[in-house]
Amino acid sequence: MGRKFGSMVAFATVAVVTLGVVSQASASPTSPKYQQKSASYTVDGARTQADRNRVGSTGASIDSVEGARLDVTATAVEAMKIERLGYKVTQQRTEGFPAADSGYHDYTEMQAELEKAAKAYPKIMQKLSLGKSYEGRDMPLIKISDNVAKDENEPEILYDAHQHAREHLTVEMALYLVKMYTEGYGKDPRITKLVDSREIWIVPDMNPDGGEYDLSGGKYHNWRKNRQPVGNGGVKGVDLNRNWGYKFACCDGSSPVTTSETYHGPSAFSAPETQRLRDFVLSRRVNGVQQIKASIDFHTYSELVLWPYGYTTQTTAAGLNGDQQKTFATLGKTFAKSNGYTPEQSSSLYITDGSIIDWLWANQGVWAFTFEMYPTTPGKGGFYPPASVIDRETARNKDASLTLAEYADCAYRAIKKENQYCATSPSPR
Ligand code: CXA
Ligand code: CA
Ligand code: CA
Ligand code: ZN
Repeated sequence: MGRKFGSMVAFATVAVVTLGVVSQASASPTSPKYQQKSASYTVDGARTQADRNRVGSTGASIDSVEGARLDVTATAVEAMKIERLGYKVTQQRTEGFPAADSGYHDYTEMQAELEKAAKAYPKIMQKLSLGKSYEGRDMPLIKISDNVAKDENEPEILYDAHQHAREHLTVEMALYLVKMYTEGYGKDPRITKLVDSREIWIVPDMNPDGGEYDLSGGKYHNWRKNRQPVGNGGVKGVDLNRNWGYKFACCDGSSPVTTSETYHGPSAFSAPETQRLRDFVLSRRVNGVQQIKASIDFHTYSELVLWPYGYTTQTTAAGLNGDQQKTFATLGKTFAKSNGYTPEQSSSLYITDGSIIDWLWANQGVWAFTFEMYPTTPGKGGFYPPASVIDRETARNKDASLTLAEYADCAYRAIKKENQYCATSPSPR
């Protein structure tokens, strides 16, 4: 197991928060502060219509009924009244980042930010959807290009973030890319040229359920996986970056144990979230030619640029020949020069099987990289660096992100073999 999992503790906590806050509010129930702010609660033990009427009479709105369980929207005072009627009340809504880290975007804030950008730049940006996560959250998909509503014959690039729940800085990275490409269009010639000549796909949140769970209850849970029930229902979650379908579970680079941090799931693509991105990527094949040519999958932390394969320490293997390996390494080193990360084949870190980059490369011929962002050590914040580093650490990947997009027409140019490999079709593998 990699060094970062060594100190993991087990999590068996539930996502709901008990009502300490509400009892506190009762100290001054008439204070407007407590009356105004609504939150979502689960009410248990409300079996009958009479029960529901009693709950409703507090002023709370009943949003859904499932057996004896109600979902309600209520102020703290209303929630307290429901509790006093004898029902079990638990606060449902996540509370977002702790105040000190409010510079980060939780799921709702991320969605708002994306909506805002799509409204501001309708000619070059679309906010689409990949579908839904296990718990039913929408997984936004951003497209940025000139003539954005058209599928043009332009090399396509994919940036995805947040496969791992606690790696919140990667969502900020995706939001940075959205801002960079939209606000830079027509101003920065390098960006303008790319938006005009590429189709850029951004998936800012591969794991919205895990991400929200990680923030629930006003503290970090150090959660990595998604929130799918596994095994006999106890500990939840599949490691999304071990659930991809190339050499799935082949090589001890993931775990068959459901409670493990790197549990690969019962089968490849068992997680709805990996299915969603897989299906999108497969949908980008036109006449059998994958349109997505290059990608970056953002993670934290360690400050690394990684490329395939992860399942083997061999530098070349099935589907990865010497020129391809050289292209990966050359591009990787170029990125590392600009962001100061360490470049290496992903298996040099540790063996992984079922990672996104192995699948993207082996199955679809996408020049696929993983960036492990800031910091290098737990001492600098580990998975939870302060919000004060967001601007610096996202901008740090500007050049590398643009360079990847520039090479999407022919990655072999990195090793000066564009004439040999890209004369007929652009950027073949
Ligand atoms: C990684 C990423 C992509 C391919 C192989 C390895 C590293 C990543 C992981 O283990 O999935 N590290 S991380 N972000 O700490 O989980
Ligand atoms: Ca276009
Ligand atoms: Ca296209
Ligand atoms: Zn990760």
